[in-house]
Amino acid sequence: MSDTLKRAAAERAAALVSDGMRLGLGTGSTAAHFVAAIGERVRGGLKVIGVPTSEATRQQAEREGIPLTTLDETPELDLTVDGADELDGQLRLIKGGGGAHLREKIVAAASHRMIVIADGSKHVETLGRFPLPIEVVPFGLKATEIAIAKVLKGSGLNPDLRLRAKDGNPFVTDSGNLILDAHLGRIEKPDALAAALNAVPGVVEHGLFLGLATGAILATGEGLVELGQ
Ligand code: ABF
Repeated sequence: MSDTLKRAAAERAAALVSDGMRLGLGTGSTAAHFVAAIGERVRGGLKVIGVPTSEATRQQAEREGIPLTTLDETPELDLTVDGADELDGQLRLIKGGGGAHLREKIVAAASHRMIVIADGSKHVETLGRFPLPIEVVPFGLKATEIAIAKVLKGSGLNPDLRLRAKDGNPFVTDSGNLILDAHLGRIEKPDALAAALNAVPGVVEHGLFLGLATGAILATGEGLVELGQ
């Protein structure tokens, strides 16, 4: 998706922000446009505070001059705006392609509203074409991998340990964990899969966001399409 379209979706979301709002600031290239748009409005006098969903977003928000807080100080947020890797017609999401889904989910769950901003091509009939990220603690990795493979039995290949493109070493999340990417193709029953993964010891969080997004702004070649609110 062109940067212009990403920016258009981000700016539409930024227009929903008003004085006094407590914001969750998403991660990724689309969310970065939102952070930039909020930064511009803050420099113009908008009064908001934000909780970043990653160290990368924290650094960007600081550069933009957006006042930041934490969920410890501000445990309830008004609005989170974040990107996604896939979303379906029920606003169920796969997130975590950028490896930030643990903090993204905690922040989204603490928010009254969560608006997804994304490329229209991320809107799918059935979730699962995008590999599902599963964040796991490093301790007992092999045993956790086997337990996850049992959960996924019949639904796809064993998950891959995510490696960093630059040096081939394991990708480590902001919380010091590892990520397994599960190539599922189709996730017919997201709720059942989410519950089964949540029950595996060693799984910290997976990238299925169910019942969290309240709306979406999708950027397409024909313009912006809005779902939910
Ligand atoms: C975050 O950034 C992630 O959960 C998702 O993986 C990714 C989307 O990035 P982009 O906006 O760059 O496509 O929102």
